[in-house]
Amino acid sequence: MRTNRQKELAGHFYRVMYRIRRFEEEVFEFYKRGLMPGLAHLYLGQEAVATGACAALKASDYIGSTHRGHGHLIARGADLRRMMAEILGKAAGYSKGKGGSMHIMALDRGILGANGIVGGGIPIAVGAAYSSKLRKTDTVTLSFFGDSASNEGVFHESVNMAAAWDLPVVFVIENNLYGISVDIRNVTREHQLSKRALAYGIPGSTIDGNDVFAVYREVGKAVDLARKGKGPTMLECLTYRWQGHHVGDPGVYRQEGEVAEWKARDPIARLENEKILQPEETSAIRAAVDEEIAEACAFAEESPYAGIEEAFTDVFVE
Ligand SMILES: Cc1ncc(C[n+]2csc(CCOP(=O)(O)OP(=O)(O)O)c2C)c(N)n1
Ligand SMILES: [Mg+2]
Repeated sequence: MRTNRQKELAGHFYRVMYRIRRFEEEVFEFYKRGLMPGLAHLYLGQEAVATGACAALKASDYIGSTHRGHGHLIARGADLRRMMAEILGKAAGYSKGKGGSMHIMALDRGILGANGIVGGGIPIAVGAAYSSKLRKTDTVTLSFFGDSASNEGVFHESVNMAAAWDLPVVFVIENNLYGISVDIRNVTREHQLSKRALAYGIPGSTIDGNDVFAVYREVGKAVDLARKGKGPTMLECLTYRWQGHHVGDPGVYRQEGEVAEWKARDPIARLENEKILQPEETSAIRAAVDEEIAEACAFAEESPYAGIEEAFTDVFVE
């Protein structure tokens, strides 16, 4: 028997994962049409991680993101119109088009920002958690980062500090097996990255990052511990990016078989196969999301760029 709660969650997960999928497909289209300045790192294939993880948070919590941040923001409920406008460099964007894909942020949703510096979001998340502890709020910060970021020195320093001070932060490693063209298994001897938690005396585990319910459950437990003052947890979510590193990368360093194998583990199809939702329910969700995305794209495309005077605002804080 399916409980009502399970059904409600499945509907939410399906909507958010499909929203991320469609948003990213449209970002790719904008890039191909030459309407997007710079590059974007797509979250296609990884939708279950952001969706399950953010569903375990309260509205007052924070998230730290990466260069592959669109999915994190969408899962956190950021405005699709303002996001797409930001990615196209338009004035209606979250940062008036000055941040673009890689510096997209929404402080009103507790989103501390995407980050072009690999691993750069980790100490920012730890800082936010430290602030929660000092201010004695019950706020938790969730820090998303990739497998390769966990080979950066700042990862180790940040996790150590958070562990030593029992800070309310959850470290979510999105292990999609690659850092640009480098297979993480070629540059680490221990391939189970969550084992690094042991070195810092915090709990760590590896989960199927394409199983949205599993991500939700495990992140939920870690968030509870953090909220109770029991310190950080490290969760490694095994997943895969379907596209190249960014929209301009054909990803030729990967075997075709590997990509196909992971596409067969599509997190959205997987949720459909669990049959918690009826086919008419999933198609109604898809139709509603398709409309939202079309609106966001039209809004962004029709929006004006900021005037030249904007180049001199928001540069310094007085
Ligand atoms: C400090 C730093 N080193 C190197 C780079 C170049 N770079 C950009 S993304 C990336 C790989 C990141 O891989 P991972 O952390 O696994 O995240 P993923 O791209 O797989 O989501 C690298 C090396 C950078 N932006 N910042
Ligand atoms: Mg990676």
